[in-house]
Amino acid sequence: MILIGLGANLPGRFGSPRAALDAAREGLGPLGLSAVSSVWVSAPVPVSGQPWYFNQVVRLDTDLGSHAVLDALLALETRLGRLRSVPNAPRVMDLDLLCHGSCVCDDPDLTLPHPRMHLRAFVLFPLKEIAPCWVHPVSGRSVSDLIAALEPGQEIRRDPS
Ligand code: PH2
Ligand code: MG
Ligand code: MG
Repeated sequence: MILIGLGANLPGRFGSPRAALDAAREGLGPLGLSAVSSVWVSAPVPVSGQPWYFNQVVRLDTDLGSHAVLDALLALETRLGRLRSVPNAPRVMDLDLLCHGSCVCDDPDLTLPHPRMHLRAFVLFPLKEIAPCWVHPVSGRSVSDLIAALEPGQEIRRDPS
């Protein structure tokens, strides 16, 4: 199972961050988009004065390998207007390859599974909606177990709109 985390907290060429999520899902269609979580709004992690994020997790069904998926995500980020500055800077679109089946990878350009996904409510809550049986490929912990173990205080809710 290939899971992608989407995150946006700045307006861009598609309008609001929520509109950018719509554009990103459209761009992911040719990559075999096969499941889509709700949109969640979440406070920035780490806590800062940045705008809140709009987050979503989607599933791809494709035969592409992990590096090919990564390249496609980076190209789509650029098409959506992503500019890179410092880590954790606000962004018009972030597309993170969270996991590629049970693939474990520690290349300079790609770590799988994503090294912080198990610590982030804005990844795990939407992930659980579309992949409730998912198990972390390294720790073997279920998504429900990881949610139960989250540090308290990460503010997140389903986007009502
Ligand atoms: N992405 C980050 C850093 N912090 N916080 C929230 N709430 N949502 C994100 O998508 C996010 C973040 C780095 O990619
Ligand atoms: Mg990210
Ligand atoms: Mg990223």
